[in-house]
Amino acid sequence: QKGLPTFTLQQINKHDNLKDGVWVCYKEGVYDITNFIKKHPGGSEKIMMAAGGSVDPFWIVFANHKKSEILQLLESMRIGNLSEEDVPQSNENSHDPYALEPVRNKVLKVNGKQPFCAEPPSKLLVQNFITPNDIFYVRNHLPVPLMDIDDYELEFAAESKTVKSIKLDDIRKYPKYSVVSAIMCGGNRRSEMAEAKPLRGLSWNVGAVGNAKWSGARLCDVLQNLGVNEEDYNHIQFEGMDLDPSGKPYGASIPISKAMDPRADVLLAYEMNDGDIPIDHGFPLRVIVPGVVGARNVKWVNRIIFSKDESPSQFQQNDYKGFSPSIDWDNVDFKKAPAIQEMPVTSAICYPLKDDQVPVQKNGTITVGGYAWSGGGKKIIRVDVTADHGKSWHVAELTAQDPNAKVGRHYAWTLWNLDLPVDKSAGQVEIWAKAVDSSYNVQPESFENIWNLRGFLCNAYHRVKINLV
Ligand code: MTE
Ligand code: MO
Repeated sequence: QKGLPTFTLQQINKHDNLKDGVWVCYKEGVYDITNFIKKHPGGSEKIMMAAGGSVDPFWIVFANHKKSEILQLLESMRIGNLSEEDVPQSNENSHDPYALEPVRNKVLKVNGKQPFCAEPPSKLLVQNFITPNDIFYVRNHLPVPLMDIDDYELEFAAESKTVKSIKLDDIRKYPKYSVVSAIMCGGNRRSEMAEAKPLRGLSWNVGAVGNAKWSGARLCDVLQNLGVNEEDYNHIQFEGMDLDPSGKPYGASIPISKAMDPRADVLLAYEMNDGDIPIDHGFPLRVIVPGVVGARNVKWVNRIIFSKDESPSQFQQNDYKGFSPSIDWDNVDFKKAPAIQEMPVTSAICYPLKDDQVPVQKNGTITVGGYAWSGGGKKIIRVDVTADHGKSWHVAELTAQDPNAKVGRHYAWTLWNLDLPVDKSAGQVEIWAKAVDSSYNVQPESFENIWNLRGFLCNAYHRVKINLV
C-alpha cells in the first residue's frame, strides 16, 4: 500500500507485547492488532502466539482464518508495509501440514476442516452401544502428526529431566487392561448454550461424544514400575506429537492421585475397539482418562512428565475451564478457575430431531431415545422425559449400559428410549430429557444460568421441538 511507512521484521519483532503494542505481518502488510487482542474469537492467548511476527505460519495451521471478512478486518488495522527483503517468497513455507490427513467417513458433519473437527449425525450416534471407529467424533486442535512407527518412543520425565524412554513393545509387555469408556468433549452441546447468549467455540451439536472399548497398559502400573512416588509430585502431564506453529505440543495433565489410582482405570491405550487406534484418535498411543473431559485424553502421546505443576499447555491453563455467567472476555482471568476434569451429568435426545414430522402411534405415543452419561465413574440411574413442559415426566428404559462396570467405575454411556405419551392435538410439542446419576446429581433446567464464555459443560435439559402428524 502506497503512502504507508515501511518496517523491517526486526522492528516488528519488538512489538510482541501489549505495552509496546502488538504488531504482526501478513504477506507484505504490517498491522497493529493491539486493540483486537481481547476481541479475538479464539481467545487472546492464541493470537498472542503470533505477536511480533508473521501470522502466515499460524494461518496455514488454523486455516479458518483465510476468509475475506478476516482479511478485510486485518486490512483495517494496517499501519505499514513489510520491507521487501523480509516478505516471504511464495514457495517458502509452502509445506501443507494437512496434506497427509487420514480419509474420513463422509457421514461426519464437519465443524472445522483444518484442524479437523467433526461429529456424526445424532440418529446414527446411538445405533450402537459401542461407537464404530469411523463415526467416532474427531476433535483435533492441530494437524495430525506424521511419524514413523519404528521411530516411536515414549519419554518419561521428572519435571524437565528425562528419566527413561521406552518403545511401544515395552508398553505391550505390561498386563493388558480394557475399559469401555465414553469420551466427551468439554464443548459437547455447545450450540444449545450459544442460543442462550453468543459465545466462542466450535458449534457442536450432541455428537461430540463416543463410547469405545479401549485397551492398553494401566498408567498406574507404568508409573509404579518407574518408581514414581505419589508424594513427590502433584500432577502427571502428557504431551502429544502434534505441534503448534511455534513448536509447542498439545498438552494436558491430570492429578497424580487419579493417575496412580488403579481403580481410576487410566490407560495408555494402544487399541480402540480391539484394533490399532485409528490415526485421528491417537495412533499409536493415547491416554484414556475415563470419566474425565476429552481434552485430558491426550492422543499421539510421546512424553509423560511427573510434576509439581499442571501442564503449562494453553489447553490446561487458558481453555477448558468454566466460569460464572457474568464473566465475559473483558473481565475473565483464566488463573481463577480450575481446569475441567470430571464431567457433570448430561443427556441428549438423539431421535426424533428438531423439526421432525413425527407420526403418533396408535397408543398415543412417540418413540424417543438418546444417550446419557456422567463423569467420574458415576452410573446413570434414571432418565426422565416430558412432552408437556414437566407437567408429567416419564421414566425411560435404560436399554444399554456396561454390564461389567463396578460401582464407582461406570465410564461407558447409557442408551435409553421410551414410548412417550403425547397430546396429538397440540400439533407441536417440545420434548425435554434429563438424566440422574448415582450421586443423584441431575441436569440443570436451563442454559441461561450455566452459560460461560467458552461454552463448556453444556448439560442443561435437552429440549427438542417437533411436529406431531
Ligand atoms: N490430543 C492431542 N494430542 N491433540 C488434540 O488436539 N484433542 C483433545 C483430546 N486429545 C486433542 C487430544 C480433545 S479437546 C478432545 S475432545 C479429544 O481428544 C477428542 O478425541 P477424539 O478426536 O478421539 O474424539
Ligand atoms: Mo474437546
